[in-house]
Amino acid sequence: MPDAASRPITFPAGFTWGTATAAYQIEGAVSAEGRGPSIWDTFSHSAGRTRNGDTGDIATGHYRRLEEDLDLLAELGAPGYRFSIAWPRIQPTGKGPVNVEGLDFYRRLVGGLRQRGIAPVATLYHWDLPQPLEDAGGWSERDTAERFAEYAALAAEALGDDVALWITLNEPWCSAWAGYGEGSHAPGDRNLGRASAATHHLLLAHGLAVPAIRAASPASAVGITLNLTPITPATDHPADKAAASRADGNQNRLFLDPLFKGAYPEDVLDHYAGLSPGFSVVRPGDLEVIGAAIDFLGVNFYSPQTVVARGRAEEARRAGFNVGPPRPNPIAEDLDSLAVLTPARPVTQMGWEVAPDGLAELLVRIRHDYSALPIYITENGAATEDYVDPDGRVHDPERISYIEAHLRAVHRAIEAGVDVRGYFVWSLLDNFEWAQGYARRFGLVWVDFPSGERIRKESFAWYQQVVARNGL
Ligand code: IFM
Repeated sequence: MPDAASRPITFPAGFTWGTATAAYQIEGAVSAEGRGPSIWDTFSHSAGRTRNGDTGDIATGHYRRLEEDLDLLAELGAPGYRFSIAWPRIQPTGKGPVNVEGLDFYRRLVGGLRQRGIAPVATLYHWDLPQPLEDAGGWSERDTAERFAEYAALAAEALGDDVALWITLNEPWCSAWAGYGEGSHAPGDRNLGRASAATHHLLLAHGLAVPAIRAASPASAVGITLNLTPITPATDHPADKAAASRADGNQNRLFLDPLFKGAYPEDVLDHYAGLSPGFSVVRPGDLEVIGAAIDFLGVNFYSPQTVVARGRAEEARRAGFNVGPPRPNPIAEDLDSLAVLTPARPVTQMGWEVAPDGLAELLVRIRHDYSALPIYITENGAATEDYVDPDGRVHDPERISYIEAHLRAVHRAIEAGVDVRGYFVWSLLDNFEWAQGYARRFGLVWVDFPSGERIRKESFAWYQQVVARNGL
């Protein structure tokens, strides 16, 4: 009898397998065919913002290698592919008429996927805000939400009927809190008042975009992708429990509650009360807009979190947790929470714990506390220490075992009654990992930077088999 970690499992018929990418991380060609600058161009070109000063100027060269990458996807055999549309290619300044040449790239992408029998899953915003909109205040200004809805309508009018799933935003937590609070992402501000206002305007942008997409393309399925994670206290101490609850409020409930319960969580509003502009930007009627009915929820999951109150690092060490050196972090300092590592757990190249049970737990919580909507795992994967062997091959057993363990967790959640409809590996290609530049590799396909040569990793062939068998 095979044990639980190796028994064969089959996913429901019609389960959508896929891989995921994002425009700025793979496309390159940042000035081609009328594309305007985005906040990530500005940020990555600012000294000290990214590892080694890496930028997305060339990235994987996907913009020029579109046909080759479409053929790679066909070879992989997965029935879905998630990509993002670069807003500054469609509207170079963030407003006004469509830049037809930029749009044509996505017409070719979507058409090329359809020709190969692959369902396109399009994300409208994966962090590349047109720079002129940031110059006018960015996501801490309400106007950006209105502009986003216009852009969403233009994209849906042009591509709507061929796109299987529309995702309005990818990980609005990162746009708001990494971008405006922590400063680790573009535009690089460290201002919790702006981060709070950005949270609201991102959610408002999503809520305004949902009907705009449906008006342009009535048969569209529309959803949003959140980066969610279980956050647990390292000990039973009340201070650690309170820290975990605050961190959960910021990371999970701040997004799930307005989307599915029609209100921001009171404890979180209380915590951020007094910030300027903060949540004072919320206007009557906004929560109804944000709660617009959607067709699915996208979930990105990599790792759970364990925390203690910041003054309890010593106690956490004594309880056996690994506590790194203190690093300045305005969000965690404000939340009085400190992330610690559970010693027995392996970590990926990102330093993120591998704990797949966290994914099953998260999915069951969403089903139980928030919604029975279909869920797609729109990202999951691992950065590992890959290298090209002298024989020219890339063996990546840690990535394979990471993905396998997480697929088993997804399957457990399905057995527990969660309606999971699909799973997208992050990522098809090694790519520009934001502030980490090219030093972190998540791909099923190795990319030689900057020549752009692609080498299928062992995980590529392994995932082909998973897709073909619809299981493990
Ligand atoms: O590369 C990112 C992606 O853009 C968003 N989700 C997390 C990935 C890994 O950090």
